[in-house]
Amino acid sequence: MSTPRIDVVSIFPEYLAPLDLSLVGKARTSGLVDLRVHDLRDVTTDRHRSVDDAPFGGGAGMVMRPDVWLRAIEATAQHRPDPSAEPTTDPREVLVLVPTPSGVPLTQATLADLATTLASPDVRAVITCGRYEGIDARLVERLADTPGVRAVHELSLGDYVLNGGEVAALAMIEGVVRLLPGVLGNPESVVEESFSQPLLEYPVYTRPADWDGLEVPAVLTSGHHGAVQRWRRDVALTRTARRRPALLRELAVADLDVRDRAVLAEAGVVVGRDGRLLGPVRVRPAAPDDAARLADVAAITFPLACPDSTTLGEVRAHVAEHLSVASFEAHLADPEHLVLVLEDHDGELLGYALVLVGAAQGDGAPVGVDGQDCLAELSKLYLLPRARGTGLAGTLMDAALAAARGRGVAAVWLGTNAANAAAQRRYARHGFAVVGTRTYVVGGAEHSDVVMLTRFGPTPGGVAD
Ligand code: JD8
Repeated sequence: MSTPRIDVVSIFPEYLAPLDLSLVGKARTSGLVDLRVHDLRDVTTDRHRSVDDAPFGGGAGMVMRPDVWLRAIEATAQHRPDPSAEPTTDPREVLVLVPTPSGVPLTQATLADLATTLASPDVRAVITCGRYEGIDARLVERLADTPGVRAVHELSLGDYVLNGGEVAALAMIEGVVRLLPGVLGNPESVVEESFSQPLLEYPVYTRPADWDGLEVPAVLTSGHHGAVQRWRRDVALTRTARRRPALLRELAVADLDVRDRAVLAEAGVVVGRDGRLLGPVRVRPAAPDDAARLADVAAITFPLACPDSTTLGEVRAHVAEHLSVASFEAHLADPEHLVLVLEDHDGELLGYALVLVGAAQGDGAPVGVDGQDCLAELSKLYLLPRARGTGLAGTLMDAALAAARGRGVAAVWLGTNAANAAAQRRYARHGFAVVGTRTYVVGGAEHSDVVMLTRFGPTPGGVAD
């Protein structure tokens, strides 16, 4: 059974000295991994031992030569840790790992795949640590059709620029070696680690239980194993929602129990109608460059809210006239038009609301309600289908009403299709009551709306607006 083997080539081999330490160092001395570090200059043939040259196309810095690198990679096959030993050739195919800022992001899944591959008897890895401006791109091209090369992976440690590939090599090697058979005392611990499931680590504590007035969370000294497990999961869920919401997308919603969903909801994360997690969401005033995305959301959501009797032509006419990019640019340019957007953690628009203040209100404003100028119209409130049924409409409504209230209006009214009882029930839950009717025209076709109104109570400090 061959030992998993990783060769690292660099012009700064001493940079890899930390691999003699700690867990990796022990794995090496106990023969659980065969790690070899090589100096790229050892395969140079000129007296300057040069490994780089000026970049074609100009620009700063130097580029590493492909020919020297290919020689170095191929030389690893004949490498003898003990030069006095018989010349041998390692028959295994080579997986070439090229750290580069333009590589595929390195993840726990990448490391797990590498560990599985290297634990198999027929593949070994070579990591090429570049420096300067990088390695001539033809090396990767040539390696792709070089016999004995299983694959070439260009990998990045992260979206920041380092001066060379050595740091990435250290991370790859530590990350892979700890997953190799026999290296970790308790392989179980790997299972519950971060990124083996898409949640961040829970916080850890040790003695003293009270450190300078800072106490360890009581549940951790309760001896109640189940409560400890629950607490750790709650904190991991909340931390992940706050710090790395994108990770939640990998969570299997089916695996979330009621408590999980409650903890996530607390952090603004809900299960969308498409079964995928949404959020943390936020509601913010729309910005001028939101016009196009608002028009996209409007073109999707308005037709879905129209009565079945509405023809496609009428809908198209209405969208073209009232929900175009230009329409939203006009709304966004008018200080009497409050446009709010509901967006997901990654900035994707999930919905929007439009509140018309003062004279901007449309037809059908209820008359005789404390006079026109302290009214506002909730003209539009729409959510994309996958955000509906999640409670986010309420989040957007609350924000829209708060925005109107912030403009000193005493009451907000809206018009909604008389036949849409579900919508009227939803508005009623936000304090709206039917006060009248109006005719609403969509693409020339008249529709009957009910007009609903909600009145703000006296603001704290006692005076009505
Ligand atoms: C390999 C040369 C330096 C990079 C000009 C600065 C990985 N996440 C990462 N950030 N940076 C690297 C990395 C940087 C490297 C080399 C990896 C070889 N450099 C270059 C391009 C701009 N200098 C990396 N993995």
